[in-house]
Amino acid sequence: MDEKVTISSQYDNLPLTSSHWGTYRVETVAGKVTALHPFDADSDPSPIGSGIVDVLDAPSRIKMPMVRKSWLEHGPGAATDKRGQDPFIQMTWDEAEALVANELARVKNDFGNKAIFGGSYGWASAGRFHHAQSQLHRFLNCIGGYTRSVNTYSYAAAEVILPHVLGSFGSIMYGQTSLESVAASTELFISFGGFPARNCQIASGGTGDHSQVGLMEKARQRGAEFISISPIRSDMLARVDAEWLAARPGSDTAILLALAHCLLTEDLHDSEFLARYTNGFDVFADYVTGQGDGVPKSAEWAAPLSDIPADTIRSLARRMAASRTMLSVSWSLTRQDHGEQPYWAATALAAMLGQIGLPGGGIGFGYGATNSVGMHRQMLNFAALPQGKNAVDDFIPVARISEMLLNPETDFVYNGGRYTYPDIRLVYWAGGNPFHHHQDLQRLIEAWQKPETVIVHEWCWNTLAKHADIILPCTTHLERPDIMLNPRDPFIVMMEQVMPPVGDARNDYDIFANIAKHLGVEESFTEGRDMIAWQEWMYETSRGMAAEKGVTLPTLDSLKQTGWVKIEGPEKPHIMIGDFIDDPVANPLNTASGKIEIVSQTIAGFDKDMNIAPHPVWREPNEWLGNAGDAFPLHLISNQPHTKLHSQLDHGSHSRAGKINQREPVTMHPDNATARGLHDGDLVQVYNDRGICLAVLVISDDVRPDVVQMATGAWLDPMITADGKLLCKHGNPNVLTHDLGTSNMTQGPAAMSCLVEVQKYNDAAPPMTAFDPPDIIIR
Ligand SMILES: Nc1nc2c(c(=O)[nH]1)N[C@H]1C(S)=C(S)[C@@H](COP(=O)(O)OP(=O)(O)OC[C@H]3O[C@@H](n4cnc5c(=O)[nH]c(N)nc54)[C@H](O)[C@@H]3O)O[C@H]1N2
Ligand SMILES: Nc1nc2c(c(=O)[nH]1)N[C@H]1C(S)=C(S)[C@@H](COP(=O)(O)OP(=O)(O)OC[C@H]3O[C@@H](n4cnc5c(=O)[nH]c(N)nc54)[C@H](O)[C@@H]3O)O[C@H]1N2
Ligand SMILES: [Mo]
Repeated sequence: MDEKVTISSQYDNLPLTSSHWGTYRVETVAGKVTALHPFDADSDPSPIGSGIVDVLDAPSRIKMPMVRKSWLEHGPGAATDKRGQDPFIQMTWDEAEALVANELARVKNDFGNKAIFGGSYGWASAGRFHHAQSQLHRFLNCIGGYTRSVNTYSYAAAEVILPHVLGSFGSIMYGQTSLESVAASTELFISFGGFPARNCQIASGGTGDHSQVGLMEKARQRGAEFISISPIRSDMLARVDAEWLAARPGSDTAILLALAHCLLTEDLHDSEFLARYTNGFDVFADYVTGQGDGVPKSAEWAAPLSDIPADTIRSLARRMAASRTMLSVSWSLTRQDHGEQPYWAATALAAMLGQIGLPGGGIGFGYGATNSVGMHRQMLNFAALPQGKNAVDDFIPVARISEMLLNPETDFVYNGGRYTYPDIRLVYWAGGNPFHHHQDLQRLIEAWQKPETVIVHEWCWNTLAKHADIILPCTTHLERPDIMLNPRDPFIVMMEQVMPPVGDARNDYDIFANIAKHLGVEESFTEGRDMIAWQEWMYETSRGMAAEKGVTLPTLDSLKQTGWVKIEGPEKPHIMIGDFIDDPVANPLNTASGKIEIVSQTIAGFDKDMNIAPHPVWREPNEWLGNAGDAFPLHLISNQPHTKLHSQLDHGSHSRAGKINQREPVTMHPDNATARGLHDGDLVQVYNDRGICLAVLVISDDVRPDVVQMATGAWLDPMITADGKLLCKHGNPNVLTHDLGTSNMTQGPAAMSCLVEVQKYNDAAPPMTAFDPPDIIIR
């Protein structure tokens, strides 16, 4: 990480815990957690973990079940516009469980299981067993199913397009060329979106050693050269001395097509590779040269779209062809309008270079996005809590939640199919925070008033908890035993319970087991196991799965003794789709042609409502600097926060230390600040037609002109202005982002495509209240 944490061996005997931001040794005094110390095997620990210590038992902690007053007094559907404002009434577990069970039974009976939305997207906590979504989905399946969501907020557009282009998404995303291979062999690492060291702190499901930054430094020391095409300089890890090309956000596809154009017109492309491994190149080549539409996608064409000079694009193409090149495309490229296009275009470009399958060459999707991407490890699968079967077929693309709630029974299209939004009466969320993750929060707040009941499991009074009807307080990872068993990480860690649950908090599993009892499905939910029995089952089953692949895991007893184990990686670094490259006939890709699809006949056959071309094309984003008017002339990048994971621990000490006067910083280029008469430290409002966000100005040439940057994660602190607009007093950029899908085909979130204006906030500054608990009535 950029901030180095010192490791001391004096803590090696303390109990272990794991989180998405790393493994730690936990110090307790008289049953209270006093410190989280870096894990002995972590070469570059993250300071994020310590942020939990001061909030475990703070006023922001939810300690008892709670029910919204209007809901309790007047029943489901009462005064739903008061969600987020009503006080809460404290309940006993018996009362709350009965309310939840009765309400689930009512909705199921009156409207069917499809009226229950259990998508519950979110990152929850590390630990294989206490994964909130797995618990919720298993539970809902036991009572007859639920409407689910598909894809992620991380890279939904990639999840839809890559299976058409490269085959099975899992084997691509979780089987990328190892960074060891990059460290050993890459000569030119060219990245769209950088390699943000801050993001490598995180790994979904937990992590042991933060090794990614070190491998990039190793590549640099060997002489590899780095180029970062990104609106923000610090997106590329500073220590690799990258050349920075400050492109316009949203212009990546244009640059990629122009690089392809140069390779093609200068005959630098690998025709043999294209013939052997790809499908449809000629049609794409016609598009690139302009045979089809009369517009050559030349460097001159891309220069005004991207603000990258034509000569720079051309010389880049030549360097790529002359070097062992790794083309890295950040996940952020998919979270924008037409977010499927950059991934498809980059795959076509990498195929033209003909280095896919070679050590240190080819393409990487999201290096630096998390500590697991390109991790050197055995390709294993582990057992998870069995989910049972969902008897409901209905689903939504994950980011279409407001759309679904606002427009029940209307049609939508997605990935070649036509579907209908169900009429949702009950929303059940555990382990995610839509008031953090969703775009256009004013629209979400409106949509959130539609369902009759919202049930949430949370441990802290964040904005989601405040907008629920029934809140069931859950434990944190420090209050329960678990096993960090993440197939994407070489470490396995026994996570110890280091303190009793705070207040009356319960594990998600126990909460569901009790509600299941009320509904008569306890046996099918628990199968007679308690949490420890399940963890043993998971570990033993996983041990068997590893053994089948020739990898020996220690017995559970021996793991308990040592606390953790590292499974050594394979001898040779993994190469993405290496099998296919070795023998494309014996090991075809799981695509329609078995090859890399530069043209997809499947997509060509899609209904025209899908509005998608059969090969990568340039499509102008809905919102970008290329069509910005005078009203909103700045492009807002709302990227990942370096002091936390999304909204988790925003209220903790580490995240709070990164704020300025309690509010989030917004970074602006000096030229834009001067033009607006703004100064460092000014309280400003960032705004557009959708909303307003307060923030404190930081002036820096780390961002390119006309781009402003605010990290995600600040808990929404809502206020409605005199003209009815949502203002966040704290700094949640999702009051500004739009709620359109990436495209009709992929329907992903497109938060990165967002135009705003910034001006000084001249009214009296409203106090920041995001971390205050709501009013609670104790009967
Ligand atoms: N503008 C903008 N918006 C974005 C993004 C962006 O780049 N820009 N990025 C998007 C991306 S990539 C993602 S992945 C999403 C992330 O969005 P989320 O995953 O929804 O965000 P988190 O804050 O991690 O939410 C996890 C929630 O689970 C709770 N939790 C933790 N442990 C437990 C547990 O054991 N049990 C229960 N019941 N709850 C628990 C936490 O308190 C927290 O409220 O945000 C998306 N939103
Ligand atoms: N510390 C920390 N780490 C995290 C997370 C976190 O919350 N905190 N979240 C995790 C999650 S869930 C995910 S999905 C990953 C996300 O991983 P990424 O998507 O890689 O993360 P971001 O920080 O959103 O984006 C990286 C950079 O892309 C650049 N960018 C944005 N738009 C464009 C564009 O149009 N073109 C180009 N070339 N660059 C652009 C931005 O300048 C931005 O800083 O991060 C993970 N890592
Ligand atoms: Mo994500």
